[in-house]
Amino acid sequence: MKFIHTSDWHIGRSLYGRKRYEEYEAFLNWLADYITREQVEALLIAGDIFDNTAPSNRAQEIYYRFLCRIAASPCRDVVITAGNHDSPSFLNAPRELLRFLNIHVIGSVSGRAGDEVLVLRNDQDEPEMIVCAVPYLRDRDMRRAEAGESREDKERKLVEGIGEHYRQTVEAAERIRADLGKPLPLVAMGHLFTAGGQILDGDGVRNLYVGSLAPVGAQMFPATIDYLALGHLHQAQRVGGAEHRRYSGSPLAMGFGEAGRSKSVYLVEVSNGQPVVTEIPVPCFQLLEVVQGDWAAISGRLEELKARDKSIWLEIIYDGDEIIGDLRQRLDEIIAGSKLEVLRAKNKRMADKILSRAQGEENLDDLDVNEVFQRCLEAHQVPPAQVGELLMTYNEALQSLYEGEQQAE
Ligand SMILES: [Mn+2]
Repeated sequence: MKFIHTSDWHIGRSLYGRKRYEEYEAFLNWLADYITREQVEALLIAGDIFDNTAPSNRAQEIYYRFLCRIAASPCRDVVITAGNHDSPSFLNAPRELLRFLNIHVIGSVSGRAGDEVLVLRNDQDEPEMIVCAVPYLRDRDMRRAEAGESREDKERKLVEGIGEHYRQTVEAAERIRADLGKPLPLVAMGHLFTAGGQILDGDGVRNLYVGSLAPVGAQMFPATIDYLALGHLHQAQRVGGAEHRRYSGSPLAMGFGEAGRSKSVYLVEVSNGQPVVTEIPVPCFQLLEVVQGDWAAISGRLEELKARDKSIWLEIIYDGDEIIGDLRQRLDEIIAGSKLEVLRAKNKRMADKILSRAQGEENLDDLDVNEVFQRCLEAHQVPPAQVGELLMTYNEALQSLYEGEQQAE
């Protein structure tokens, strides 16, 4: 049995206002070609299918067109679980229809552990693999909050709830496996942050929970899981060094922090023994580069890149001593008529000089939501002692905004 483990597609994502639909189409075409050529039998997507809870029509079209192609390929089953960026109800809406194509969607937990357990069957309709398709477990799915609880109590309860959910789901899977009377491989999925996980600055991983919640310890996953297919972290990695517990990482670079890094999906072959994992590199469909330095370094590098005659998206960070007030204009002159595009130009020197006031070259597009709040705290000269509490409250507000849509239903 051969399957692909991938996650964190974030279809619909843009980079500093630049839409990336062509990249998504290219990636999904590549993936469908690969699956067809290598006769891959199942595809597991461990969350963050879309970048936001209300994907654009174009993002949806890309998703459904891909699913149609896969339904007509040798791949028998697709398992899709929701991540923290997805709307569970949006993913779930077409699930009855998609089930006819052997596309299994688990957008949210139902409360019955067995509901997330899928038995995948081969062409002879014999059971071949069991999948515990656990979606991102939201705070309110897990926790029975009580009045007067400390933050530490809440966090501890959440982590315990997640562990308990995995234990019950895997137990349900083991019962099904025992009933079937075959030593079927057991695969579990998840979308969470495990202890020791690696993130990079600028790789777009959004905090899962408010506060300083200790990530979930890897030891809470039941040992009977033959392969653990995780999503959420955007760098491909093993969990605690284990060969059969992995994050596939995002297939596209999510931000300039990942410029030049190789991206991949995993091909996993399971039989009765240990799963064999092969990292399959995803071609780079859009070059990204960060160019940092003084003006001589930046202009020199841009001339080199221009000569390559390739489409390259750039982040420019000017940190020279000389004060340059017209950085954008100078950059535009150099790249005029080339295939280079400057998506972001940061004038560090200028920003330092004028203490990050709005008169700088900095504008809202250059900042993420946390940076905007930081600027706000600085502008109001909030005493350091109050910063921690304000950040926490701000994060709570953000979290309920991200997940608020579900509450409204
Ligand atoms: Mn993600």
